[in-house]
Amino acid sequence: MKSIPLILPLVTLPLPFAGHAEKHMDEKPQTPNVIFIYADDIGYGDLSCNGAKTISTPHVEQLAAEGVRFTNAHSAAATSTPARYAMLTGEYAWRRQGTGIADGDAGMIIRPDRYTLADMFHEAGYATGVIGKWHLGLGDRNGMQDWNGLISPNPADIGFDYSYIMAATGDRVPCVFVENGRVVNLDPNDPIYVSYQKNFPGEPTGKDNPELLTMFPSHGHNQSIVNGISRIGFMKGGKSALWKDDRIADELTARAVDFIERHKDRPFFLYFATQDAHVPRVPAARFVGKSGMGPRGDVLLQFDWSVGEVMAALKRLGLDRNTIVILSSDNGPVVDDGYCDQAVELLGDHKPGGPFRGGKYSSYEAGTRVPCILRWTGRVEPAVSDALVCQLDWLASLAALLGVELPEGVAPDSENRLDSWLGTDRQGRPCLVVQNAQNNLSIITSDWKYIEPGGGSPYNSSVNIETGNSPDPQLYDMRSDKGERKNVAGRYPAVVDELARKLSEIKDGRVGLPLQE
Ligand code: NG6
Ligand code: CA
Repeated sequence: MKSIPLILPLVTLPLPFAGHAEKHMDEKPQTPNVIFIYADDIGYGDLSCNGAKTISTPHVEQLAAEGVRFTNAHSAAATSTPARYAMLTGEYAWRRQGTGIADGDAGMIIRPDRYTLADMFHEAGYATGVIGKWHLGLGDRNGMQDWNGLISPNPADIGFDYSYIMAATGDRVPCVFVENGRVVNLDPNDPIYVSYQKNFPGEPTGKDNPELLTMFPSHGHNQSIVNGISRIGFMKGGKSALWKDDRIADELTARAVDFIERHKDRPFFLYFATQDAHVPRVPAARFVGKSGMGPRGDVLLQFDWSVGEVMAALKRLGLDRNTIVILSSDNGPVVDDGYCDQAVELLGDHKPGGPFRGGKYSSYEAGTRVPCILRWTGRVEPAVSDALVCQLDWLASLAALLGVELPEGVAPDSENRLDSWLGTDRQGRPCLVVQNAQNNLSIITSDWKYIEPGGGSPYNSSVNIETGNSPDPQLYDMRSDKGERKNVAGRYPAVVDELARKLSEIKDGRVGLPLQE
């Protein structure tokens, strides 16, 4: 795939497009804006561009029709915090303690001295912003944040000029937005207190006061009640600052559009991390009942709306062609993730994970094989690519695009796979390591998937997902068995040995150091 057909005239430049390309190598390096639209828990099969017939997501479909749609793109982990950690640092999260699903009062997991994707954009002269779900901790130490003052460190300390974030997740306290390290709309006479240890005296909880609930937990999620929904963790006060769940998408999307408008005259990088389709799923009134699948389907429509708003803003501002838009998700899908929101009852024939086995939390493909589209009109030809790609590589690949030389030793697992991202290479990585919720690792190549033996239950009954955990080695032939139905480890012991050896080399850091091409 890499070789250029001989019939091409010699003047053809090896740029990532055919036909109507405008830019040539001798022009000064470009500084396209870059926007990540990073969904939460949206599965491969949740979007109509990936074949879903049960739901229509037309704005994402258009993005896919205009860009490269990847069929074998992965997040680095099957849950949010490690996937985001890896994406922003270019380092596999399993190399570091404390990168599992973070509490809402976790201290900042990516420490200020770390080099991040945002730092890389800074170096290239970009304005940088993060809007939406953060889930990478804030402040210096767990539980020690001053929610009523400046929370420090915050995303500004790892390269983001602007941040407007939810500290953790929609289902974790504190249920407030934090703008540049300060809680938004906080009344100093009604300070906020947060604990993940114990409740504050006199405060109701979902466990003890179910009469106050408008949405009931199915498992967990029975602590402090905010807007009639009980959450994970305890909080008190800050009434004027509490978000309205049915306004989160509107609020975050408006902030994203505002960021784009404010930076229209200089290169910018925007990491727009939606809350959709994470629990609790509370769509804006205009989406309620529109999918026929209950709130989970409705927030998929809401996500699609957010994508449409961002694209409309780019067009309106004339930034449409000079902006790379990358859409993906932090991990695979889950149907019941802890609230009785009818997602299971109304699922019908919908397959959130598409043809893949497992789901969020899992070692099986649906855990990390996520929707992924890259659109760069004028530079990247629309295509469908089966290349094996990972979000971990955005850092090194975009650095290569922008001509940023990464400092020695940073982003150790991030590979420059720019050609794959721009659609000219259809092979992608030779191999990739992904982790499930129990930190059991798998190694994937274009042909095989090996899941290392590991502890933990094979099935998570709360969420009804096969975890992939097994005391036995598992090998799947990805050429003929994408659904990972038949474990062929017994049949191909040499392949098992080879992949186990490779995995242990990567674990030891003997390979996996920067592969700058
Ligand atoms: C789990 C939560 C789940 C979700 C997940 C994190 C329970 C019972 N389940 O522990 O609801 O919040 O953590 O999701 O508490 S993630 O997409 O942010 O990784
Ligand atoms: Ca997630």
